[in-house]
Amino acid sequence: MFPARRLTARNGGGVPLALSLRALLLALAGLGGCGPAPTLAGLDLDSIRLPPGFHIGLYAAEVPNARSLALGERGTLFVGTRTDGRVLALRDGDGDGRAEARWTLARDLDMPNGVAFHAGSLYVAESGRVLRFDRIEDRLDDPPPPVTVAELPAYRHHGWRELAVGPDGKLYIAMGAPCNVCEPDELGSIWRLNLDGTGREIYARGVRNSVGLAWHPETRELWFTDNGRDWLGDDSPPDELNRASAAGQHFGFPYCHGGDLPDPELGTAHPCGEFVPPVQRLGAHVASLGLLFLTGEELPAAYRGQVLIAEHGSWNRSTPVGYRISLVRLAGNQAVAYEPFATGWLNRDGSAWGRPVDLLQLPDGSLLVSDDRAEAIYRIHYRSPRSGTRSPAGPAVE
Ligand SMILES: [Ca+2]
Ligand SMILES: [Ca+2]
Repeated sequence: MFPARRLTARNGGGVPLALSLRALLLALAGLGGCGPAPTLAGLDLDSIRLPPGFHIGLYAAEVPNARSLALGERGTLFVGTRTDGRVLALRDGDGDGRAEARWTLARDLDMPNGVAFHAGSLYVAESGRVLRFDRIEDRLDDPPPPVTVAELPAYRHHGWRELAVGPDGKLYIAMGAPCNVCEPDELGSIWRLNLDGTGREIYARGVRNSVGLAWHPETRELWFTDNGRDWLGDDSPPDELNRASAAGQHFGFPYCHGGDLPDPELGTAHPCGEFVPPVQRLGAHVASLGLLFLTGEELPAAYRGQVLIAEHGSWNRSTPVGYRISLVRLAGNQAVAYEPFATGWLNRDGSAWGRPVDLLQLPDGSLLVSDDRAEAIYRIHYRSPRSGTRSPAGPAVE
């Protein structure tokens, strides 16, 4: 039912034998190590703008419909998809920042957007169930049939799932509202389940469609993005970055948007004061998806503890916005700035060649970004402009 197919055969030395022409061109373009990022038509990494010291490269190309990312304890990157129906595994075994091996772990699933790794197992959220693949990193070549952990209501509208395992060792699943705006009963919420699927509870209510869950590295509170409703104009309502300080809070949907905007149809039922406002109002229609708290000594202090958000990009705004990675700077639990971090996927004519979806930080401090339009996974790393590796024997950098 879930046949595995290994896409890249390898010989004993770990050299890929079966690369597509495009992947081969990308590999050749990357030879030499210190040259510019590989550039092919449609993957113009030179056009991506980043803060000083940050660099972007291609971790993997031809990753169809790449959506959510999760990292195994041995360095395997798991990739969920939405329209493609496959779950992939990638590995950069030689540590050069590019994945040279890949596996298809499952196919023909129903929007397997959510992936999470915990205690050796890969959890995958389809629209209608949560699956678990045990000891997966031992069995990439021959993945086990999955165990069904939980059944979920399956539906199309906002029916792809964000999935994560929290610091409490429980599964968190974002259950999008099956509508643009409606009173969605038990949906429009974030559910929490035990790892075996028992003990289901609604952890957070009033969440229209979250596709990004993360826990603050110090407070261990859940933070999440939420996509605002459509058809209230180009600049309204905002998307949201939210913080759940406890179980059982209500974040406003469908009655109140952005913390202070009553819904024109449903807002009279419950005033905004009843709900938890967002930490940061994000751009209207930017489609805020994956979020990531930056940690680690490899990054400059100005970035540690701050939040990156993948903005997938607008589909119903007269002038497109988003198609970037934004940075929310925090002072404690307060947002003090909302600014661009990585831009360049949006062309001047309003078309976009890429759409960032999810973010993940590797143990070496570098960042992975999935893109379901360019069908790629990027790696962003930081190298101090003063480290000397870019200008040996050059003039002092002031
Ligand atoms: Ca590699
Ligand atoms: Ca809200």
